[in-house]
Amino acid sequence: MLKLISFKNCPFVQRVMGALVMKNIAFEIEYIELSNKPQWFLEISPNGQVPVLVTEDKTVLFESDAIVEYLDDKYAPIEQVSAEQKALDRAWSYQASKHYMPQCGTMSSKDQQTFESRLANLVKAFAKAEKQLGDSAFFKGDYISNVDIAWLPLLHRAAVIRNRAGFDMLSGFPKVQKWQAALIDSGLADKTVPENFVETFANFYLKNTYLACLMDGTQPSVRANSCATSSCCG
Ligand SMILES: N[C@@H](CCC(=O)N[C@@H](CS)C(=O)NCC(=O)O)C(=O)O
Repeated sequence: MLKLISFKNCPFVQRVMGALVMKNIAFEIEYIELSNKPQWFLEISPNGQVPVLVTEDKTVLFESDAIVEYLDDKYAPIEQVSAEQKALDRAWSYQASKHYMPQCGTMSSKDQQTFESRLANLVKAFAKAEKQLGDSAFFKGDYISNVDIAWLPLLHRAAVIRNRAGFDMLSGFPKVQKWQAALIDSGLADKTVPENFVETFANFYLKNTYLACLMDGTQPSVRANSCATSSCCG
């Protein structure tokens, strides 16, 4: 059986899980702590990052883009598309995945100024999607495609922050909000994160951050520091 090596808060892992779930591929999952990476993980992972997918023939795959493409090549793709459409789907997926870390950095911001400047960069992604979205429930129609799966981590995290902290990073983007609701209602979000995701996530992003201050009206005890790095979700 396929094995996915994961970290609970990782958006790249959630995207890969989305592809596995949508294709009904059986897999087992092992969570590791990025703050204390096990030796066996360091030995098999070329870049020391999750997700890592160990295939049926024990090949160790890394980099979420490559893993998602592998799943399409090896197992039935969600839909058959032309080469041109495939290129467009990859491009729109990349518009999401390149913002995973900026979203982590935005949520980790310690003060208003840092939060707002990071958010201004992040919302450029939502503005592009808003312009592209039509009237259908999902990005390309009434079905969940690879593009929706790529955007799922961004939209799911935005929903958790809205529900917990009362801040909507999708404010001003009604089509993206509708798309977010359709994705959450589809049940895919819950199927692609661990059971205690909201708690783990809130413990990380809603403690001693600017968003935490918005929730309880206090000042953070730590001032801004650069957090737009991989440690933001670890
Ligand atoms: N480009 C990688 C990024 C993966 C990534 O940044 N993973 C983070 C967790 S969300 C990680 O493993 N960080 C630990 C580290 O960089 O040491 C991919 O697409 O798989």
